[in-house]
Amino acid sequence: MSKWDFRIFGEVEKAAVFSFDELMKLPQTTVRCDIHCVTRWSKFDTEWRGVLFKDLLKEFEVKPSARYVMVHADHDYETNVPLADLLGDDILLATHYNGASLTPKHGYPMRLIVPHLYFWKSAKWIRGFEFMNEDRAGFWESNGFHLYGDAFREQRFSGEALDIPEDEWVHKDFD
Ligand SMILES: Nc1nc2c(c(=O)[nH]1)N[C@H]1C(S)=C(S)[C@@H](COP(=O)(O)O)O[C@H]1N2
Ligand SMILES: [Mo]
Repeated sequence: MSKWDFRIFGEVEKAAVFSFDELMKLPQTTVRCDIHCVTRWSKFDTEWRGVLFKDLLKEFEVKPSARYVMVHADHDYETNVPLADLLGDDILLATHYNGASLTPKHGYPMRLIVPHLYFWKSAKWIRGFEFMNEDRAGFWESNGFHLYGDAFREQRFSGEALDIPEDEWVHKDFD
C-alpha cells in the first residue's frame, strides 16, 4: 500500500497526488444502489462505502474547461465519464462492499461506483482521474462499446440504444 497513490491531472489548476491514508481522511459515505453490467446481469441493493467523488473534488481545483474525466486504473484499464455524471450523491470511490474491505478481485484497494452507467464504467483498482476538455474513448469504448453507456437507455454498443425491458435483465450471483 505504501506504493499506491492516486493522481489528479489534466485540466486542473494544479496536479495532485493523494496517498490512500489521505483519501481515507475525507468524509466516508455509504451508498446503496443497483448495478447493471452490459452483459445483462444486474445486482440489486448493493452497499458500498468510501469517499464521494464530489467530496474529493473539494480538495483540488478543476479548470472551467474540464468536461470529461478519464478514469485510470491498474493493468492499463481506463474508462471515460462526463464530469457532470460524477457529481451526484451516489458516485463513490469505494473501499468497502457490504461492510468489508474490497477483495483483490473486486477492486482492492479502491474502485469507482457509477450506478447509472453500465458497470464497466465502475473501474476497479483505480489510480487516478484525468480531467479533459474533450471526450476520449477508454478501453471498452474503443472496442465497440458505447461512449456513454447509459444503463437505463440500454446504450451497450457504439451507436446503439436498444430497448430491452428491465424485467428481462438477469441477476448475477456476486461472489
Ligand atoms: N480495472 C477494471 N475495472 C473494471 C473492469 C475491468 O476489466 N478492469 N471490468 C468492468 C466490468 S465490465 C464489470 S461488469 C465490473 C465487474 O465488477 P466485479 O468484478 O466486482 O463484479 O467491473 C468493471 N470494472
Ligand atoms: Mo461488465
